[in-house]
Amino acid sequence: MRKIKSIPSSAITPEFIFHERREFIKKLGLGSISLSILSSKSLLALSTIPSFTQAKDSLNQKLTSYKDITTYNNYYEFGTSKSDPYEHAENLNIDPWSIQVIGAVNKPFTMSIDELVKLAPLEERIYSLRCVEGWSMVIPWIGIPLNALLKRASITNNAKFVEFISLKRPSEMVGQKDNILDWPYREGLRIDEAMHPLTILAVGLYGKVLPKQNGAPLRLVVPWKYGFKSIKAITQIKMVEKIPLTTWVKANPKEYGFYSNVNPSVDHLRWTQATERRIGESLLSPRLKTQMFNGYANEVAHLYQGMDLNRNF
Ligand SMILES: Nc1nc2c(c(=O)[nH]1)N[C@H]1C(S)=C(S)[C@@H](COP(=O)(O)O)O[C@H]1N2
Ligand SMILES: [Mo]
Repeated sequence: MRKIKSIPSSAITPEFIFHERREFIKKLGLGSISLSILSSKSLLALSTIPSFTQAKDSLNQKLTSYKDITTYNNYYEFGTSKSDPYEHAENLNIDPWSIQVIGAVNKPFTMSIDELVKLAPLEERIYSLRCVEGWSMVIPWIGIPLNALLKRASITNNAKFVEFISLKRPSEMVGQKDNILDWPYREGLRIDEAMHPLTILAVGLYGKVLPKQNGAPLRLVVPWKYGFKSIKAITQIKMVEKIPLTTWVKANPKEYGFYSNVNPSVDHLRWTQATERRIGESLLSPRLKTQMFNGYANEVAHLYQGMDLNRNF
């Protein structure tokens, strides 16, 4: 049988064409070729993402500019002002990086980012990100559904929640020299929220590999919840039986709840959640009305049927 030796870089194609080619090769009886030949470089060594399917749904809202998305950030590990992450996140060493999936699973494992992005085709998702502080952006993420990773671990029946843990590395994360939060940053979801197809692990935005200030190499995005649920720089994903104690709940349980679903009718103790300021718009332009579940009610409201969302804020 003839062997395929090398494949030119022009072979780095969108995923669907790649699959067609694989079918084609099978038909010719040439056997399958490994993805590693097609993408010889690590994702973390690239600037643009070589292959992903483009978003089908545009949200019909103007995308926030790349500049605003990457210079106006919340990432307290690098400081509390919006410009701190852009100014200091470069110091974080993200290569190599590994993600552990552990806890109540039959098959715990550790994998690299390059292995992770092969679990499912990379997809673009245009989501609105609503921060609990009352501002929002529209961001074209690239990632895979979180459920692709969790299925691979084979969750046991004991698991009820997922805990996400970032990292503590004060020599590289200058904001961790202050104890404003309990490091490492932790977040959590109920299993059904974690398995929901809208919940993704992002590795990129605007077609590029995720900038460090946005949570490289890997961050969660849960579009119907306040932004702080979307934890950056994940190193551990742990299946657990009891509701995990998350960073902001620990810091201030009166003001921040575990669920933190975007909800215009449940105000923050110190400000309204009925409206939001869209970043990039003129300061004179009117605030937008915040939507229930950040506009994703059709997709996710069923997850909370019968729950008192005033109590479970
Ligand atoms: N590890 C970590 N993740 C984090 C935060 C943080 O301080 N540390 N801030 C959260 C908050 S409050 C928001 S609004 C979003 C902001 O994401 P962005 O900077 O990519 O817009 O990240 C969330 N993820
Ligand atoms: Mo936030």
